[in-house]
Amino acid sequence: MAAQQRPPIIERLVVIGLGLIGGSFAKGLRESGLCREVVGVDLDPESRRLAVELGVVDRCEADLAAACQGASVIQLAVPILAMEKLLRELAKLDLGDAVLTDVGSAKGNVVRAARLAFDGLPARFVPGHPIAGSEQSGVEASNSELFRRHKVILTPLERTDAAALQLVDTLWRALGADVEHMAVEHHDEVLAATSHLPHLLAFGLVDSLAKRSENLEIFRYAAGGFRDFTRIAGSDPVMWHDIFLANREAVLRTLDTFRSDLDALRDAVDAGDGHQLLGVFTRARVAREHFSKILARRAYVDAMHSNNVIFLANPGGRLSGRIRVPGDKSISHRSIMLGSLAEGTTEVEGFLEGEDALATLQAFRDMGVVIEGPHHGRVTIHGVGLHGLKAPPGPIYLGNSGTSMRLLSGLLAAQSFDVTLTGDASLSKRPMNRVAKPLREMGALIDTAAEGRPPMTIHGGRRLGGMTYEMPMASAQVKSCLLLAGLYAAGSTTVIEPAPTRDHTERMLRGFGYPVSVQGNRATVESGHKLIATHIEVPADISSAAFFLVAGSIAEDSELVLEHVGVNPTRTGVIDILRLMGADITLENPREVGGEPVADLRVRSAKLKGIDIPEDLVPLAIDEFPVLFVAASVAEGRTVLRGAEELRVKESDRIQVMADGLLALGAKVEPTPDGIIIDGGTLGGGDVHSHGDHRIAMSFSVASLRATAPIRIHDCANVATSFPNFLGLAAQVGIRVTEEGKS
Ligand code: SPQ
Repeated sequence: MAAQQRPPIIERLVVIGLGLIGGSFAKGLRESGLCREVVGVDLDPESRRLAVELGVVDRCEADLAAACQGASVIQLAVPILAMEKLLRELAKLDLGDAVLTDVGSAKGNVVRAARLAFDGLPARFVPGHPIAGSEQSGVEASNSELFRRHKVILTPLERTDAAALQLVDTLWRALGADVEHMAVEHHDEVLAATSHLPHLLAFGLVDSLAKRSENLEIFRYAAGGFRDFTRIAGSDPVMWHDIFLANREAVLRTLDTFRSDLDALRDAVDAGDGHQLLGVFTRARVAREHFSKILARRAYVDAMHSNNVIFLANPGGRLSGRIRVPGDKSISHRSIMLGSLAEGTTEVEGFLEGEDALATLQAFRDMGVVIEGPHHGRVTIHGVGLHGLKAPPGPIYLGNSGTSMRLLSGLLAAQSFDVTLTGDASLSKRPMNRVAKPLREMGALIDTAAEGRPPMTIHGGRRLGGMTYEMPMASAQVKSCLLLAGLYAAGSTTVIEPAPTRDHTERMLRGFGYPVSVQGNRATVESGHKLIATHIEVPADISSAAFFLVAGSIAEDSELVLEHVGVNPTRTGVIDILRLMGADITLENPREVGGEPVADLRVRSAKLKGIDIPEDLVPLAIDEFPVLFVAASVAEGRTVLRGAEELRVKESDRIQVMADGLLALGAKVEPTPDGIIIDGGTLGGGDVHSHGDHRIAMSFSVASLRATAPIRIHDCANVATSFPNFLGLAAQVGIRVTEEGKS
């Protein structure tokens, strides 16, 4: 397909070397119309003839000087080891203002050669490297689409002329390439690891097997794995010979590192160390998946940086059906933490495969714990004991997850190694002094960024002492953080809470055989005990079920059953508040699963009325307020919330962000410093912003059930942090919300 014609921005493009890359560059730009003339140069007369015949260039020259006369841009697309000679020849010519650029796969040697040839690097030289290719070669394979959606790395130097860089950047972008700029050394290191090393291994493996006397046997039985792994050994040997010589130093560095890793694997096989092997293989598999997602441009844990995902929620709808929402986020986090610190193998079922819980899982893998899965909610954790964690290879990235950061800070405060905990833009704004301060009182050494924000660096080798801490706010994360630190602190650690908060940590510690004493609002642990692996069944998350409890209540003629929901009394504030508002919710089939109460929840449409929300229910429904505000905005009368200033320091300022969105939909809302006043009425449609907060995005999806026009909800990628299949389940029960641009 010919590129869209545009007005010329340069007079003459000269491409030296009409192979696949040079030919494709020439052809694509010729079709784009950006160059008034495209001239080709090649030593081979047949290539020159074909280049004109196939429309790759306007004309060809055998003579370099003739071709370069009046050139605006000269692209050097010859094999990398021929670059040096070509640059020497070019240096003898009068190139005027021409911009020089190249396509060599290693940049250090090209830059060195240019510096020598020109006696100092020309300012209008822009080194480049398109990461694209094909099994075909030669000018006849020229393809103007070859670079579309492929990376092109430009490696400008300090002296590089900004206008020249901009021009080369523009030309590659016109071919549909994703252009990135990088330092020369960085480029060569990255390419040595990601491209050159794998080619060396593929060539080396095939050659090694082919040399053996039984080679026919080996190749006859070679399965798909061998074919996949060695596909690239079919690449052009001369080109690769050139690349290894050109990028010698960087290749040697990466090869040496790999050799020592390979030796470690050999030792593990020799020693029958299955644990080590499983560790390497599970980590590799996860890394591979992560990498595939990056290639497919899908979010992994860093959803905040992904494109603006917009939910389009169409008005109205009646709800029906039975669904099971995903596993409880708080319990999923804790299952990984305690399972990792336990002795023996813990099996988890119903694990939430959302990005937050996966961030915790990855953190423990980074600290040497072998974790299999998750696969359909099943996770197998090979615990390392309370003192078995290892220093992670670098900072631990926790994405959007406040729970991960706060709980981890407690249990990391007493390890022997230093760790830095980082997160995405939202997590980087959340207050960490609430955990850093009491941990320091226990003897921890912790650095934070200004005002106690992440990143947190937790120094190892500290001896912690137990203490009694009266929490200034009702926070399960602070309580859990200190109890986890208490597992390592001399003596006993007691946390006193001003109001009841979720007690999953206390329950699960007991499930792992660790004694916890709870007396009224005091929870105490003592060090010196151990955690014994167990089986954990994670119930469905009441915080996720809450969206459907409100949806089923406010939609007309609706009845919905939510199966197997965790109804721990420290989490059921949402049911109590909705019932006070007149909701029809019943608990069926109550049972206990692994120390946590569970029930099926039936919700039917009801006429809701506004209420003064009792303050003692606030910590018991802390995550459900965004959707409760939606319920209040369509209820009859006024709803008042007080004592909920904690909502301002969640993934977003949930009071302000919900107030802004509801106001945009025409609701009567007044935010207050510690809550909100909502006068129920009707909701219109419009654009609202979730500010990357999963619970805000899902709440406005529910609001559509009573809206009179469509609601467009911006910035919804983070729904995947807590509720990966929200849109699927919403559609299944009758909420008309989809991702914009997808059916
Ligand atoms: O993990 P994160 O980002 O803090 O998640 C939230 C949520 O809405 O999913 C809070 F924004 O849940 C917290 C909850 O608000 C999870 C949690 C826990 O698992 O211990 C406790 C609560 O936080 P806090 O600050 O009240 O202790």
